[in-house]
Amino acid sequence: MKKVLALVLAMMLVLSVSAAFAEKAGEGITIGVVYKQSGNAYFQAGVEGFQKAADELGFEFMHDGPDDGSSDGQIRIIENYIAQGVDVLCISANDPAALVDVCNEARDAGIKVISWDAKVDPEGRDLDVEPASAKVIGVTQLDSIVNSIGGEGQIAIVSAMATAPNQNLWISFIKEALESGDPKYANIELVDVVYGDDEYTKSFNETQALLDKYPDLKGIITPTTVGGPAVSKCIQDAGRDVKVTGLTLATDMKEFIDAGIADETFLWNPIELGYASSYAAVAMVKGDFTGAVGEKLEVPELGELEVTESDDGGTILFLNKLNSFTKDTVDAWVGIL
Ligand code: RAM
Repeated sequence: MKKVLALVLAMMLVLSVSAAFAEKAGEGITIGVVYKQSGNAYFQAGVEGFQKAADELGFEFMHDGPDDGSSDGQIRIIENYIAQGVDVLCISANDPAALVDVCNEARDAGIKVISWDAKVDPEGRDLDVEPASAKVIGVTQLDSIVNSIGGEGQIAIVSAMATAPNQNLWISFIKEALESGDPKYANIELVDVVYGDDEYTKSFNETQALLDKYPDLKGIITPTTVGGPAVSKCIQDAGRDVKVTGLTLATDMKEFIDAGIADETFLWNPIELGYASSYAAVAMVKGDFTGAVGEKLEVPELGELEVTESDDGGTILFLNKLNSFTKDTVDAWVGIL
């Protein structure tokens, strides 16, 4: 009996030692993560997703974004990553065209380029990873504000940077829906689109200017997590009866949802976006996945994601998950997003 026990223990030891030395899929791979700007909680959540995948897959990663949300700052970060010999870049672009040359410099050096959250133009990327279709994200926010203001009145948009590819695409689908002739939008007038540059103070001040300029304004869509609390606080301080919707972190918006300034806001899970992008990045470096239309990528917890053709002619991978935050649901997300 003792001998059997000793044998079992010895086998268990061998198994655990070999497990410890078993190579993880991402070992030896370095990912350079670039986001729109530093200090944005949305991207901090995205980085959590990269970290979670790094723990599972064993890759190394660096992450950075410019303080000022500029493309020049992003170009400098990318050049630094190229010099450091990363294997793959995951970039949320401040301007889709401005990064094409530096991304192609990276690709010439054998580095794969994935954009995540906000696209690099197709000429400069191997794949784009996005939370959901831009049309769904845009029209969901429009329908929400239309409901909140009772189907009629003036609305405005407080966006991020004027060059932001993701916000600009969502806004183009909002405008397309408004011009579609659909009777549910017949009494809705989009009076202005302004840019808070994903800075709290600028978003607040731009909202104040809108409130001053449009005394009959009924609703604001803010498709940026930085805009959500800034726009809502401005409306609250001004005591105006203007409703807000947009793409927000639940933690930032709880007080404004509870106060009735926003009935409903939305967001996917940025942790999952970083996590899925990591799995795509590792598979691409290993040559298991090229990002071509029809290819499938298995991501733990998220299942099998399929590459499709993007509106811009490049290729895209969607998570297809949009959460809604209301008085009833927001508490479950506070502290997570
Ligand atoms: C901000 C950024 C980001 C966008 C979210 C919704 O954090 O602009 O790119 O996806 O909002």
